[in-house]
Amino acid sequence: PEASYETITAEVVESKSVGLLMLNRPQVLNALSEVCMREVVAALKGFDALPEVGAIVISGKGKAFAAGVDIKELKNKTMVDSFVNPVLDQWNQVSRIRKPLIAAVNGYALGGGCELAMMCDIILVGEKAVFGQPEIKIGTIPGMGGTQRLIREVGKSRAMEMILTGERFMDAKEACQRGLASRVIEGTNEELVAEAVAMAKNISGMSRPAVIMAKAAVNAAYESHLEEGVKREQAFFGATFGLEDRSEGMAAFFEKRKPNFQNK
Ligand code: CO8
Repeated sequence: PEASYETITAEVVESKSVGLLMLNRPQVLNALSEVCMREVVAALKGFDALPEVGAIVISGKGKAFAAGVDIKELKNKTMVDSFVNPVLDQWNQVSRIRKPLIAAVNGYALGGGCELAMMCDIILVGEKAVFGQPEIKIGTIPGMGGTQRLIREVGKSRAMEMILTGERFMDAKEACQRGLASRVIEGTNEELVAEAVAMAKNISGMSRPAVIMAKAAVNAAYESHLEEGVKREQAFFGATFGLEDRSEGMAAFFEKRKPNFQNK
């Protein structure tokens, strides 16, 4: 994952426990090009495969998280491409990463940028965060899950308003009130990323299999209906009792000490 990339930076930090991915095309507000998509997916898969890494932070350099898919490239696409050569489909792979993804958003998260943030498991925002789905204004619609995910995050009326008008962007405060983001971190971009990294480090200290099961169980609710989700949760819950980490965690609680998880 630490290979040299053209459109992102990817490094392992905090004694290798956290993967940190920064979108790095600030001159075009981190517009998501095809190269960028391939690099993001490759870096995330690399982090997912590294045993030391327990959680991943995604953020953007400069004043945007990402102002959407790169319209320069999108402009030349045809309908035929979208069926025969759907390269942009690779973005879906972001939601298949097993380790927790934390988006640190300060500035524009528009179109594909908003959708990328919503593919993450936790969104932390800086005071300047702005979410929007302006695709309709350029004659298209969200194509990376926006129509499906935004409605779950902010409700139908507000999602429709954003998607059908392409306007009425959502600021940091509203994003938190509606549950799209979990909290606002005041201060600079660096402070926001530092907070996200601290959270990732904390998660990385937990039992790795328990974290992966917890994420998969929560996603069962997010991706399927209640009954199936509850069944999946029960199966995973039962499975944690096969972990030494579970015995250790519960023993440590009664011995009033920090648990020493083996699988992290
Ligand atoms: N793509 C390419 N370049 C961009 C993009 C973009 N999405 N956004 C900004 N840029 C470039 C600008 O062209 C400009 O370049 P230059 O300096 O060479 O003129 C530079 O970034 C700075 O931008 P602005 O000067 O416009 O900065 P402002 O602060 O004035 O405005 C805005 C910021 C409001 C964010 C404005 O840049 C904007 O409206 N950007 C486009 C937002 C947008 O429409 N996003 C949606 C894109 S479509 C999309 O994401 C489709 C997803 C579905 C994909 C399907 C996959 C399967």
